[in-house]
Amino acid sequence: MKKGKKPYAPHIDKHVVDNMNKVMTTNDGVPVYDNNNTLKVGDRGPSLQQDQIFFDKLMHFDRERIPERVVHARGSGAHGVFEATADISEYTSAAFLKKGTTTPVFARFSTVAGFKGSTDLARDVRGFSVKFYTEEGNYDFVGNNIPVFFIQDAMNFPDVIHAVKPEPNNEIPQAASAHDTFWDFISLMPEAAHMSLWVMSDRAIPRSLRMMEGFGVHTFKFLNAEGKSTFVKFHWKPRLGVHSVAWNEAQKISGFDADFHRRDLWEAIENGEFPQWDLGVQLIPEEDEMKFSFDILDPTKIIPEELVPVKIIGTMTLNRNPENFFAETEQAAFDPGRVVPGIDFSDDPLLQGRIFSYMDTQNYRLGGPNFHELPINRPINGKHNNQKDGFARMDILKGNTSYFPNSQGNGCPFQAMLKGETGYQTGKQQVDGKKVRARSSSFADHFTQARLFFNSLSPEEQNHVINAFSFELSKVNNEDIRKRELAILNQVDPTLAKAIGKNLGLTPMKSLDPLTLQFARQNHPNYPIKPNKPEVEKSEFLSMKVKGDEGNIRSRKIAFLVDDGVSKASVDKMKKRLEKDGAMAVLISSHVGNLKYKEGGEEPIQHSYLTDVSVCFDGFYTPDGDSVAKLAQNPDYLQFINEGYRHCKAIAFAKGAEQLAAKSFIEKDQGVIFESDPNWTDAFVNALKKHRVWERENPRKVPS
Ligand code: HDE
Repeated sequence: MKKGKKPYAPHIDKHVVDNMNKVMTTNDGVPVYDNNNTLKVGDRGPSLQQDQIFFDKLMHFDRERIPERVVHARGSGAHGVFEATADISEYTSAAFLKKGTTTPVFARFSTVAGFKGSTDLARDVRGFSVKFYTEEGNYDFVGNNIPVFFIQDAMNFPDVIHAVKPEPNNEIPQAASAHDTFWDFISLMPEAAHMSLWVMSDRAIPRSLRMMEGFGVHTFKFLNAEGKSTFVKFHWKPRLGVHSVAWNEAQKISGFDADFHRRDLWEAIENGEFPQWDLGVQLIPEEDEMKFSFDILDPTKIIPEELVPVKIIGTMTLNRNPENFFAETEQAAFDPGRVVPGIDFSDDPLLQGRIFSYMDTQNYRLGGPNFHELPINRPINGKHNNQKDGFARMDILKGNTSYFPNSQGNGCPFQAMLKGETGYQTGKQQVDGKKVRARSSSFADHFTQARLFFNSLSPEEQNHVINAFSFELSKVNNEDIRKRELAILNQVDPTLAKAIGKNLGLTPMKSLDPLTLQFARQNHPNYPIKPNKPEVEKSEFLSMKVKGDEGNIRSRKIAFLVDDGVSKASVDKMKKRLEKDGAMAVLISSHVGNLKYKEGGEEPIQHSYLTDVSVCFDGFYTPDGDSVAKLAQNPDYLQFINEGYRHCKAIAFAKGAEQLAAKSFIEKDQGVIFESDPNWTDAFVNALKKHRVWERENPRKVPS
């Protein structure tokens, strides 16, 4: 991959404004002579009301803020391209999915609960949105990094969000689910059990936005040229693998660098390390709709990849940062209702509700119905219809007709069918039934897949889930809520509930709390209903643990812990080896400015023990040199390597620095590499590829 800016989608590019070598003007283009002083009577006198230059500036400033997204307010975006790589014309007529087609995209990743300025490292679901600017109009993929959702019906959405957001009386806590109202709600909604396990797993604290999966969550439909539908689930698989930080790290990163994920995405793209995801689909013939032990319309369920394998159909590469955060990332309006010919909705009742909500929220958030005309939201193929006027209308419609049918405007814009074009069509579907407000009994099994998820995790990942539940429920003040949630978890897996109960000083109840039952019976009067036998009890696709030699270290940040007098040869040797595999060496010293090498010569560095912390790096290397004696006396250095060791990261020492390990808590294992080890630089790379040395966790020896 090459460095350098890639062109935008041309329809966006033409709106980019460059102020270079331009005179400053008012909003009307009048040159501004003095941008420092208001108009006054004498230089010490009162200001004048006729200062139109000042009013022009302040009027705009006073209106700079727009409402933030009600959920997913905190996010980061980037431009890129999608290339379709497989022939799936048998299933869909979507033009952008035709093999070999490339389509410009804009992607935005987000947390859900926190406000716009909240930390990136909150324990939370991550939004995963992609706007495809296709030749047949915009297609918005608006998914998450977790494949299931808390609730089954859109009616409950405002409630789950009100429960997780800061509590309404004191607006505490920010960007956190560890509080009473969230767990009050969850402990009354057994349907949230599966999702709550995902959110308490490490999936909810990604190492990088570039290292997480994306899921469409709902089952959608593909529609082929003959009008035949196939159910489809979408998956994005990151080329860098799926990785997370530890919860203890997440909390510290939130303090040291609340923009950790945003910075990581931005820097990777600036450095030409373009993140890539493969788009995969699970295809389910219409005839197989009822074939599974669960309902494919239920958004609290996955379709295990063992049952329906994921077929890769294309690749997304993000290759350009926005020029302007507000104009692009903030004004981007995603909407799962924006689909193109060849893609259709299923009857998932959560999805159906979303089709209304997003357009509605954009109308409010972006100040009216013309948000489609903002450069970031414009379709690449142009829009032509009779909708007109409204706040901030930008298009200037030609002619005197804005109605249909018309003869005066030559009948234009015409309906696709008039010219034999297909346009957007919905799949034909037989629908028959009584009008009811009800929940299908096929949605009533809330625990089987939660158990599947837990069973599929490695012992370390299971421990993290136990710790996360224990952390969150410890922050809950009301013991009834804790007991109710434990009773739900006991239905998922008694060992899980027991382990959490131990941390809470509680013994889990054997059956659901009467209040939980009462709520469940509002949807299913005979709850609990005997679940169907699941097809699989474990899925190898759910654990994030790196398998075999599939890991890679591209764009990983390795801290080189140095000080003046460090050996350049010792630095360069490891740097060269790491860079061969695409990792990045970051020199950290006792001061920023120029680092003095033992061999003579200097190098400018930007990181010091004062500004940087261990939790923001993936691995550690201490080179040889006169620096070693200084580091031995430096408590910040020791903190760096102790903390790195605690968080199970790979740590390497050059020969002369090996003695430093003895001054720390570090004990030799396969992730602690000495220069005296055989093939030590390769051994370090291999340890980094594993992401963590999980065995170190049990038992943990470092107090940091
Ligand atoms: Fe959203 N959601 N959501 N959601 N959602 C919004 O739209 C909503 C749901 C998701 O990067 C809002 O533009 C309802 C599931 C993402 O800009 C809002 C329901 C999934 C984003 C909204 C859901 C998502 C949003 C707020 C239940 C994963 C950020 C601002 C029926 C498949 C998009 C906005 C971006 C944003 C409503 C459930 C993903 C209010 C009513 C399930 C990634 O319209």
